[in-house]
Amino acid sequence: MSGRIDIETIEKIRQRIRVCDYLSVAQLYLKDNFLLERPLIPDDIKPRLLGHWGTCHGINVAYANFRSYFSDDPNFSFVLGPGHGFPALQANLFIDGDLLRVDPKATLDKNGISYICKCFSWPDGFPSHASPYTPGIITEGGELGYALANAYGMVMGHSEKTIAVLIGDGELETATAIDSLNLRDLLSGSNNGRILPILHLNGYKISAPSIYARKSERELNELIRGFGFTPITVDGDDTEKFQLALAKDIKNPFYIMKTDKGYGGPNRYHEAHQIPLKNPKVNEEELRAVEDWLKSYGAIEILNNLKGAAL
Ligand SMILES: Cc1ncc(C[n+]2csc(CCOP(=O)(O)OP(=O)(O)O)c2C)c(N)n1
Repeated sequence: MSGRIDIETIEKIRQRIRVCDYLSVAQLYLKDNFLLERPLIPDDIKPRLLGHWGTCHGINVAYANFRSYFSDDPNFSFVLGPGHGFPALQANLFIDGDLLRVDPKATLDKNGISYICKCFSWPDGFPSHASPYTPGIITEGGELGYALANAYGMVMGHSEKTIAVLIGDGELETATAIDSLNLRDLLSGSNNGRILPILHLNGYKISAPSIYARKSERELNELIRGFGFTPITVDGDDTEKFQLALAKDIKNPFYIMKTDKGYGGPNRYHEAHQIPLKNPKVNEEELRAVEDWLKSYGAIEILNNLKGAAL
């Protein structure tokens, strides 16, 4: 079950995050030239930009860290609340080969990369949110709030299972999500598996400040303790400390993962929720900014060398 905390592992996690961030941005913007084999031109950009960037980096960070730490545990699962961050979920399902198992076009090569990017938010392609077509999805991805309740249901009677559940800080404002924290009292018996909630504290709910991000650290920690969990705050972008936090032997941990909404993109916080640069098809400056943004991940060489094998 326990992960390794060595330089190679940390570097692999960081690399995976960069690749998934790249694929998230490429899905949102590109209809051609997915690996930037030539400078971007307006015709490479989708005519209608429809999707959510702001939450994607945090999803990629949580997915990579937990997946790595629990890589030896066949009974580990990751449940995602904010289904609007579908480009990130799709990127992870793609590079792990999970999508290929249900969709023969999602091959781990240039063709597969082109397929998932072009078809995201595209007529007759993939929807902008997680959907029943997505492997492992059990509720439609556009409605926030059910992730914890679903996960508690999944571990009932399955003591072998461990499930990490990513909940948005805006999502935790839904009655369903906050009340689901009470399920710990009902389902913490030895017959049932383990739930590891992760609050994605990126500060914003759409473009307004989230309530939980505006509470003091002490107030938030006390709230979490009141539900019977032990709060552990982690900086999403400090991979080493993240892995060390996962290795701590803590009863009923509740991870508070901090990231800046839209981290890595051209703007952050309230401006980053959906599409940060809205007119790259007609605005040359924005087109170059999308290109620089994509290049900043240093992911193209890694993606060019996928050659059929998952990362
Ligand atoms: C039940 C429900 N209420 C409202 C919405 C509309 N909505 C879509 S995204 C979003 C913000 C979610 O904030 P958060 O969970 O913090 O995600 P992030 O900021 O990381 O995108 C809201 C309110 C929804 N999808 N479902």
